[in-house]
Amino acid sequence: MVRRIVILTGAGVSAESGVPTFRGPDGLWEGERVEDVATPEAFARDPARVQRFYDARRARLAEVAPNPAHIALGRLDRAWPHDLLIVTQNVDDLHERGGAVRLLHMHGELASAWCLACDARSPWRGPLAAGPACPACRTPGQLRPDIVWFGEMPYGMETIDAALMRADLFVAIGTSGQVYPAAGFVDLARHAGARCVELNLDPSMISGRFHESRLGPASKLVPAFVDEMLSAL
Ligand code: BJW
Repeated sequence: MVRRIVILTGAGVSAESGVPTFRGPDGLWEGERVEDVATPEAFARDPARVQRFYDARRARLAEVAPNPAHIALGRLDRAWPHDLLIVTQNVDDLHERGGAVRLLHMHGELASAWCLACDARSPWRGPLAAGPACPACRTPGQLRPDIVWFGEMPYGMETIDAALMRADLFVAIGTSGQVYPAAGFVDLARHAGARCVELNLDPSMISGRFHESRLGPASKLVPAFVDEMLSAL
C-alpha cells in the first residue's frame, strides 16, 4: 500500500503555463546551452546580463498562471493524509499558486534574492539589475538571484534524500533527466524499494530506470494520476 510519496517536477510541468523549458526547441537561454550560462562563472563575467535575464523571468511570473497539473498536485497535497514531498527543480512559483504546501525548491526561486554580503535570503519581486540594497543588511549592489547554478549545491538535499529512502512511490513529472543530482533520485528511490513512475510528454534520458512511463501532457496526465491516488485511499 502506498503511503509515502515523493514527487519530482521539472520544467515540463510549467510548460503549458507558458514558461519555456530549458532544452526544448524554444530553449530558455535563446540558443545558448544552459550548462554554459547558468554558472557562477558566467555571473562573475557579466553580472548585468545575468541580472537582466532573471529580472525578465521574475517579471513574467505575474503573467503566468498555474495549469491543471499544478492544481492537481495542490489537491493531492491537501487530501493526502500520509507523507508527501513535492520537490521541484523549477524556480517559478506555480506550485505554491496551485496550492502545494509540502514543497521544496531544490534549484532556488525567482522570487527570492541572496545577499553576497550578509548571506541572507529575502523575498524579492522586483528587478535586481540596478543593484538595490539588501533588505537585511542594507548593503547595495550585492543581491544575486537565489538560484542554484551549475557547480552549486542544490537546496534541501538532506530532506530529499531522507524522503527518497522512505518512499513507497516516486513520481517524476516533466523533467528530462539530464541534470544531477535530481536525475539520480529515481535510482535512490528504486534502490530503497519505491515504485517509480515517470510522467512526461516524451521519453526522457532516464525513462528506462522507471517501473512505468506514461506519455502525454502534464495537464492531462497529472490530474488523472492524482485521481487514481486519491481513489485508492
Ligand atoms: C513536458 C511537457 C508537458 C515538456 N508535459 N512534460 C553527476 C552526478 C552529480 C552531479 C553531476 C554529475 N555530472 C555533472 C554534475 C554536475 C551538474 C550536472 O548535472 N550537469 C549535467 C549537465 C550533467 N549538476 C550540478 O552542478 C548541480 N549541483 C551539484 O551537482 O552539486 C554537487 C552535488 C553532488 C552530489 C549531490 C548533491 C550535490 C546543480 C544543478 C543546477 C541546475 N540549475 C538549472 C538552472 C537554474 C537557472 C535557471 O533557471 O535559469 O536548473 S539547469 C536547468 O536544468 C534548471 C532545471 O531545474 C534543470 C532541469 O531541467 P528540466 O526541468 O529537466 O528541464 P528540461 O528542459 O531539460 O526538460 C523538460 C522536460 O519536460 C522534457 O523531458 C520534456 O519532454 C518535458 N515536457 N513539455 C509534460 N507539457
